Amino acid sequence: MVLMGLPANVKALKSAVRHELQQGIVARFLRLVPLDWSEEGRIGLRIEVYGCSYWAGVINFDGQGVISYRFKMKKMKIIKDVIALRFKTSESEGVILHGEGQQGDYITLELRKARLLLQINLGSNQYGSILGHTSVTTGSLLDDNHWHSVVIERYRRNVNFTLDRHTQHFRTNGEFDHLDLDYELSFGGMPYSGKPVGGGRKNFKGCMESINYNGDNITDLARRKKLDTSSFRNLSFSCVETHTFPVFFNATSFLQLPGRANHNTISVSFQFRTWNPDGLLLFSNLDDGTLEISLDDSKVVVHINVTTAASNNRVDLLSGSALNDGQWHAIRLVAKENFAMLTIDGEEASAVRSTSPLTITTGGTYHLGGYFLQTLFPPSQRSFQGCMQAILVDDQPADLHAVEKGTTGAFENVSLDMCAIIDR
Ligand SMILES: [Ca+2]
Repeated sequence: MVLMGLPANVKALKSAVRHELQQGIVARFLRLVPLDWSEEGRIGLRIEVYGCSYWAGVINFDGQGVISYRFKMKKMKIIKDVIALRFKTSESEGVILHGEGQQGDYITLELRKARLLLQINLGSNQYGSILGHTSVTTGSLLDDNHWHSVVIERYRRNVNFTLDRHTQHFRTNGEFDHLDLDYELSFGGMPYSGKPVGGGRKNFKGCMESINYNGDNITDLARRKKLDTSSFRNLSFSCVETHTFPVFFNATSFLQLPGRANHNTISVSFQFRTWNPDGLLLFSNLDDGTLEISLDDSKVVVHINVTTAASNNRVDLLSGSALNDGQWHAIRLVAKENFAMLTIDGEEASAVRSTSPLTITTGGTYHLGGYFLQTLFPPSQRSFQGCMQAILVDDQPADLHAVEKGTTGAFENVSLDMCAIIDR
């Protein structure tokens, strides 16, 4: 982000005022905010922007493809490394780069729980008295679909590990100075073997830009077909936008979405991320009762209450644990005639079912993250602080663009199309 004030003309007929930026900027969009208008005459603004063509060197990783950078010599004995790249992803896990040697050295940079993990080993001895394994973590919430830059500079055992201009300095464990790698370094995943990735490590899915390895421009080499990219199904040199449209809630927010009324099935799903152990996720008045999904002591709790003249039926479901870890978690609830099921993060093991007697008639309006204060039967929790995305109510994806334009639903104090939760 660049902020600067540039004085302009005071009179429309004067010649152009020219400003040259002291430092070049790379930007897709420029936002101009006029701060002042001429006191004489009418207001107006004319601007011309000049620049140079710029090839960003972006590669879209589809979660399958891995770039293989083969060394000219089969074995490499490296005393100094400079590795730099930028990445952007909405996935919390994925291998960004990996190299290893037969004598046990390795370097792996990966996303784990939306943090960046660098593991490096310059060598251990065969007796186990020297252990070179070194592991350093930096950043958090890096699955935010914004660009982040990483630089790893190593000279012997001294490493500067920089994420978004915050540098951590550390020394690798052990007594060895050289990184001994064999054959290749792979970007976007473990070396491609045609088999599913071993060790449970996921490939990187998202975009990388300006990958630089010890003076070689990897993105440019890949574009010029100098590197093996045969594992890609579609190799694309532009970033495929994945628009998630998150919604941010503070303590006073709510989002109201329309669903289907007078229906015998409730089917809702969404993803959330938060640091708070408690909060109201979703609330709906049924035709003759209430539905409430909340976080309670960092677990998901569902209460369905149906009261008719003949009976009073209640279903309570509870699943998950430690869900306030700042990571995205997915919730799915299906409830219909004498059956209700809650699933967390799509895992079979998390599914809890109820077969209590139940007859549902949907009310057609869903409140997320909070509710109107004048609600007749208010839920037990007041509000939720965090983000939600991928919201489906009654099996229909919520049209948040329409909500933003005011043509459907309602909201108060939410931030649309951004997740403003911050690092902890
Ligand atoms: Ca070594």
